[in-house]
Amino acid sequence: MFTNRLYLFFGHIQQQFQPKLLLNNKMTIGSLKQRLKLLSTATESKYRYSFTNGANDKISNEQRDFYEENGYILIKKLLSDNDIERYWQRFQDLATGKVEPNPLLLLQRELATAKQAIHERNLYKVQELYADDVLFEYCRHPLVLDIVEAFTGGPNILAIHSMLINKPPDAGTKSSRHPLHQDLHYFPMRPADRIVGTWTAMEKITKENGCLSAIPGTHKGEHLEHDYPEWEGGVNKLYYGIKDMKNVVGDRIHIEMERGDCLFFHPLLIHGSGMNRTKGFRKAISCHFASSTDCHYIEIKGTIQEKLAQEILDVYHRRARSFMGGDSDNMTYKDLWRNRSRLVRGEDKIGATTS
Ligand SMILES: O=C(O)CCC(=O)C(=O)O
Repeated sequence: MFTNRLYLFFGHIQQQFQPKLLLNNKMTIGSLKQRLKLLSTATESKYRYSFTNGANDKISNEQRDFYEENGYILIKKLLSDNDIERYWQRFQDLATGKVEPNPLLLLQRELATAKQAIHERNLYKVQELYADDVLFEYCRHPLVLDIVEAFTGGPNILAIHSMLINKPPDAGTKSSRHPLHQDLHYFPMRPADRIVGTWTAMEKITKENGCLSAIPGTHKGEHLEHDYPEWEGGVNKLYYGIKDMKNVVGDRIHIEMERGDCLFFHPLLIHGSGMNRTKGFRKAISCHFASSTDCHYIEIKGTIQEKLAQEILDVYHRRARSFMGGDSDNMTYKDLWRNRSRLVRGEDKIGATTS
């Protein structure tokens, strides 16, 4: 009797979602459960880029739908002023030399001013935040990770790359622009759909001081060829852009944000940032995450990523030689990403922190 009602109930749902999976009344409860699992996969199938986390869901269906369609979602005021102030103060302390940085922390100073006094004015980027306990709190932040789970597809999460970007006022050369690109071009992990970027405004960020811009929907397209843009005035080292935009469909939008707002975006979403036309520095903190159980490393040799990968490797070989004093030339691109990745939630099967 009970199972008959279940057949009727599931039969009804099934007709709506999956007419080909027909039920018959010889089924056991076990096979019904199996069917139920298939059904939930069937109803989920309109979602390719995101997952539900049942009662613990931190994003709504509307937000999921938006991400599926556009390749990003903006969560207003995700982080508190206290969080942001803590990261801000830490940045100042590192920039001014008040705190001795861990040598693994990558501090990138403006070449033009690097020989002058140590000051936030010449520190435009800090990378490898795992080497700093305070800044890495951002990549471990439960409010961030709860939402990241909706895109990595579960609670096994690696922080694969992190940075704080202190975009300087443009010196008149337009070199403070960040060309349109896809972040996947930097990563030797796949699948792309189980990787997500986060970018949090540390202050009000507008078109004027160089907010992010993006072309919604481009996460559904391919990984495109990148190179240095042929711009007058030049571009920062390793700031690759998409080589040929002529087949890219869609309009660019500007994403203005308030302090504490956080953008979650797919690694194929085409995005960049404009010039900083103000006299102030524009600060944002960012981390990319990947599923530690569903992602694997790929071989970069022979792919469109090889040129950039070699350039990044050269930087790391030089760094490793200078502060480890040893020969690191055998380090591969995969080793580099394994070294910089950190497990921030759950378990690690990609071997980021072990093998
Ligand atoms: O912070 C910025 O200006 C741009 C950051 C960005 O697009 C990136 O690092 O991928």
